[in-house]
Parts: sequence; C-alpha cells; structure tokens
Amino acid sequence: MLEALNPQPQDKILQLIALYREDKRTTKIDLGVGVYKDPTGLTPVMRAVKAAEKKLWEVETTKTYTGLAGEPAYNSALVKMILGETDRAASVATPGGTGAIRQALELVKLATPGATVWLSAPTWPNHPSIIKFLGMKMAEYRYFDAATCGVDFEGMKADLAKVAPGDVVLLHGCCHNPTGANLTQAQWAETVAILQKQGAVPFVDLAYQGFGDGLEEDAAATRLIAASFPEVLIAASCSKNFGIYRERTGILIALTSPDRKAVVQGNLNFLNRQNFSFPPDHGARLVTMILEDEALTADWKAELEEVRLNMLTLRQSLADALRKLTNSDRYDFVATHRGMFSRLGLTEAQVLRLREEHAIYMVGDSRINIAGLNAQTVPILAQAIVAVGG
Ligand code: PLP
Ligand code: TYF
Repeated sequence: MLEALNPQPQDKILQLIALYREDKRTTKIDLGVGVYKDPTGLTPVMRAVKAAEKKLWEVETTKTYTGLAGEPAYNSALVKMILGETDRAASVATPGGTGAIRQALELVKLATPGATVWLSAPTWPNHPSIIKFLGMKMAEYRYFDAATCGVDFEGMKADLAKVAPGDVVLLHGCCHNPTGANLTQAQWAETVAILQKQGAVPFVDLAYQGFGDGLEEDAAATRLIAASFPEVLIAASCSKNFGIYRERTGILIALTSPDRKAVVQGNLNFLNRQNFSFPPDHGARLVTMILEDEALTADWKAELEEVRLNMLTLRQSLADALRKLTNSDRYDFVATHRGMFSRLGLTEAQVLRLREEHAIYMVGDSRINIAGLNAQTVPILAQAIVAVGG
C-alpha cells in the first residue's frame, strides 16, 4: 500500500527553517518563518501566559475530556475579544488557526460542495494547499500591486465583481500575509459593498490581531464584515498574539441567524468529532484565564503592545535606512505595511543572492519577517538589499 505514495510538495516557508539551521555562518539573519522574536532573537513565553500556567498547575483538578466544541468559557471570551457582544456566533475551539481554516473549508464543502473559494493573490500558501487537498474549487482575486508594493485595489474590485452568489471569499482580517499591504477603512467598506452585491459569503482569516494597529483596530474589518452579512466564517489564531504557537490554539466562528445557530453549532461539533474528537485545551485554558482576569489581561495587552511597537520601530528604521541608501522613497512602503511581514518586491534571483552572499534568509517571494530584525541587523539588511541591486 504505502509504495503507492508519491512525495508531497514541501512548504517553502518551513523548508527555509532547515536551510537556515544548516548555514554555518555566524552572521546569518533569519527573516523567514512568521514567528515573533524579541531584540535578542528569542521567541519569549509572554508574562501573562507564564503566570496563567503557574496558576493552572495549582487549580487544575482534572484532565478529563473537554466538550467537542471546547470549553464554553474559551469560546465566549475569544468571540468577545474578536467581535464584541454578539448572539449570532456558533463556534468551536480548533487546533490553531490552521485547524479553524481546515474546519471552515470542510463546513463550506458540507453546505455547498460546488462553491468556489476566492483567495487573494498572493496569500498564505496553506490556503490553496488545503482547498486543493479537499478537492474544492478555487479562484484568485488580484491583491498586491508589484509596482507600489501596496494593494491593487482597482484589480481587486474588478475581480471581486466576478464572484458568484454563494461563493466564499477569503479575506485576511488584518496584517496580510505574505505582503503586509492592507486595505484602508474606506476600501474595506467598498469591498463589503461589492461582496454584498455579489451575494458572497465572507471568510475572515484573523491570525495577527494586535500585531498591526492595535487589538481593537485590527478587529475593525472583521467587525464591519460581521455586521454587514447574514453569514460569516471567521478562523482566528492565538498563536501569535498570545505567543503560544505550539499549544495549537484557535477558534472557528460561524455567524448565522438565531434560528439556524443550533444546527450550525451541531455541524461544527460534528466536524471536530470527525477529525480529532476534542480540541486541545491547554492553550485555550491559558487564553481564557488571561481574558477573564483583569490584571492578567492588562499585562498581556501591555506586552502585546510592546511587541507591536517594536515591529513598527523596526519598520520605520528599515524604511529610513533604505531611503538614505537608495536616495529614493521607493521603500517607504515598509513603514506603511502592517503586521509581521513585508513583501519587498525583489526578484527570486536577488533573494537567492541575499541568502548565498549575505546569509540573509527570506521567503522566495521576498517576504521578510520584520521581527527577525533588530537595531544591529537593520542596516546590514538595507546595505545587502542595495548590494544585490534592490
Ligand atoms: N493564517 C495565516 C494568514 C497565518 O499566517 C497563520 C500562521 O501563523 C495561520 C493562519 C495559522 O496559524 P496557526 O495554525 O499556527 O495558529
Ligand atoms: O507564514 C508564516 O510564516 C506563519 C507560520 O505551514 C507558518 O504563518 C508557516 C507555514 C506553516 C504554518 C505556519
């Protein structure tokens, strides 16, 4: 049986981690995988997470199974953090944001097997990979303007006008991965109007709430969408904003009408059961403990804000360094982009030269993880970009 298996394509982002590890040069710089790193290069356990873990050890009395949808307290705390008060949300805890995306797509397949899922071009590589794996139909809408490294909003609008009723449109709620280019509030409003006109079902991937303009600000587009459509899917991740990557903590929210909520919830529970029975609880429990405790919430928010501002400072200093070295404003977009990533607009050959000649690792499409930089490496990167003709 197993001899019938063929090799599977590897994730380019994860491949880069292995290449970086093998590199013996001590000057190497890792701007690959999207993991937050502090100025010393560490991905720290957040203070509030540590405190919650300590408390959990003291108060936890059982590790018996949780419910199929996870612990209700987790779901309601996270739904509130993302959407504010709502009575339209069916939800299940999932293994990370990826688990939520997978379950959302399976839900779409259950409900409307023929629907096309629209993705931004480009998007996070796991989106098309999972859609293809599930045998679903897929289409792309233009998103990134290579000339300006901003959003190609005219192209996006033209493509979204071709969406058929009932099609699912996947939108990055904030901090677009891999480009870092994001819609303005006014552009979100226009996008919503087009999708309403087309009869589309929005599917929001929210993996970086708190990494862009702030915890509330980064939820604004998701909240606008929630208020504008009868049905919305939201796949959210706690990996980044709580720094609990390996605990696999996410949530899938399906907004629906009150009379459909019980059936939708039942289908979400059903999908969890088919795939893994009960969702992981440790990370979800930590998140709940933080969000239910005023002091822990305040400390977590303060640290998340430090993280966000550190990335903004790095953005500004990289943009400044490139402005000086190129004597032009063509890299100013680095400072306007938001989240962990910026696509720099370099060619694959330039990205390869950066790796081979300068030991600087970024994804092949010239996406950099801003948090991989620090005050010392910003000028090194800027000089290397110019040296390879960027
Ligand atoms: N969606 C996007 C756009 C991401 O970049 C990520 C990765 O961090 C995820 C979803 C899911 O992350 P995780 O499964 O680690 O929670
Ligand atoms: O885009 C990134 O770098 C993060 C981390 O299969 C990641 O989202 C990358 C690949 C992957 C899972 C997570």
